[in-house]
Amino acid sequence: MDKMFCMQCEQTAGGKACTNAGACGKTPNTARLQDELTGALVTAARRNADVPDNLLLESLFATLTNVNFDDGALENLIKKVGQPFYDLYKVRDADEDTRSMKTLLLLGVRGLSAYAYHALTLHYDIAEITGFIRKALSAIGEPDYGLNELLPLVMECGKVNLDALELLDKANSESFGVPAPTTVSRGIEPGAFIVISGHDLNDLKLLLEQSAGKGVNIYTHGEMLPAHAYPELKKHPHLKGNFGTAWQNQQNEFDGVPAAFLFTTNCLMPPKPSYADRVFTTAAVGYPGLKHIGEDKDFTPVISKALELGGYSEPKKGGTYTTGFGHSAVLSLADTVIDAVKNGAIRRFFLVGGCDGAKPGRNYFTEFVKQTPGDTIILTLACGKYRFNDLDLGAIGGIPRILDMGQCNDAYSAVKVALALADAFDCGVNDLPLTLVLSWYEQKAVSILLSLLYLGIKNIRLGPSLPSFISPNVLNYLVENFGIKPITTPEADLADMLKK
Ligand code: SF4
Ligand code: SF3
Repeated sequence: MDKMFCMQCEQTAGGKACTNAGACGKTPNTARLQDELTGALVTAARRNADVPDNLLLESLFATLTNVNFDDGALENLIKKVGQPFYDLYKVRDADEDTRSMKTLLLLGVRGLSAYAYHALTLHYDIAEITGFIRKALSAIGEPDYGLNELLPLVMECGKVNLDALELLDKANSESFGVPAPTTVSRGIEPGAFIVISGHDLNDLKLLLEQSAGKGVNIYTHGEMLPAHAYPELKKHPHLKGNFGTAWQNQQNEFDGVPAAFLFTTNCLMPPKPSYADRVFTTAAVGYPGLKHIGEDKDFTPVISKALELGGYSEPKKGGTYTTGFGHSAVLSLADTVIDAVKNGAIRRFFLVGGCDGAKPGRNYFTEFVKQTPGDTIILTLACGKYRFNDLDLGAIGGIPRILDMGQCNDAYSAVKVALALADAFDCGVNDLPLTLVLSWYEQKAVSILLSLLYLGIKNIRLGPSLPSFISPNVLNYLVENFGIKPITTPEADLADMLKK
């Protein structure tokens, strides 16, 4: 018998499932506890048991890839949910297509929960979102449900996820100001510093406030890069710049660095012993042996560790990134953009976004962007942008050719811009000179893909490989109705896209 069964992310073993140990570092026992936690939530949903929204969202968030590896923390969540375990193997015994749809729904719900969790942290009303999550979990445990019942729920998951992205966009901009284009240093100044990773802007705000005047600088990492564009965050003079690149390089990039590291969400990799003493987790993130900052959000231990390590004595040089092209910034350029499209200065937009990962096939995204012609604009978001956001591709009429719209949740910005352009040109989104080239890794990307399908967006290219939980029949459905295609080579794909 398999020791574990997990197929939820793109790096799953052999492109099928992790059955002995997780390629992410997850142990069979952690995988079992995550199944039990999910199963307890399914039972709770089917019984209408009282599981508070914050517990529901934190529990689902803890099962995302690269979030929680701590068995004690998972056991604690299972205890708090307090419901018997609905055996997910019953889902695995179902026919291939039902299993595929239920998995798609569960993974979509996991991604959605992460976004709703951030909105809840900022005290926004997520009742409708959690209502849907309970309905979807209950459906996953429904033995008689087949494709006819599950397909509408999968589409509804896309809709509700879009609602969650919209709510989070509102929550972030009302709490931290409207993001504006910002140049971010990649150099490191001498002295003590903390590197903060993940997506939670509120954790960054609290850390900035608690560390002010203490002689510690703060640097963002990974998906935290777009934080520099928010006025209420960038006003802090000790928010200095960005450290490192995308998540999968952390074991090399953190090694030997005299700083403290704080993970607020995914993507955490098993830390090497050489730097594990300086890594901290908070919220749904956990790893055995790492210090966890609890609900009181007292970051004193992180600040003390950074001061103890002292940072570098000499400055480390680095280039810059530019971020902060959210929907407000891009739409403020709308007239210029529309004129440029009309007079042929802009031939096509590419949205090249999504998650990064370790596979060599992901070079596709770097090569693709490098090969895009000079009369095209690249919109990007999420951590996949580290594949190309250091490239200088110039500008068209003052508009930079690469526009970083933000974190994965800022897919909402891309949708808003696309809908506004469609409105301006009096056409549908699918008629715009716009192609989506998406890279996926974990479950947030699944929920965003469902939102794009809900919007009826067609001909999305997906890579570096297609999800292993999609059965041949479900894939056929996606191909026939939405024209989803796997990526091939940058040359062939670009030639095909530019024909249109
Ligand atoms: Fe494997 Fe991904 Fe599951 Fe980790 S999250 S065990 S890598 S499928
Ligand atoms: Fe990246 Fe993990 Fe998906 Fe928010 S941080 S996009 S992979």
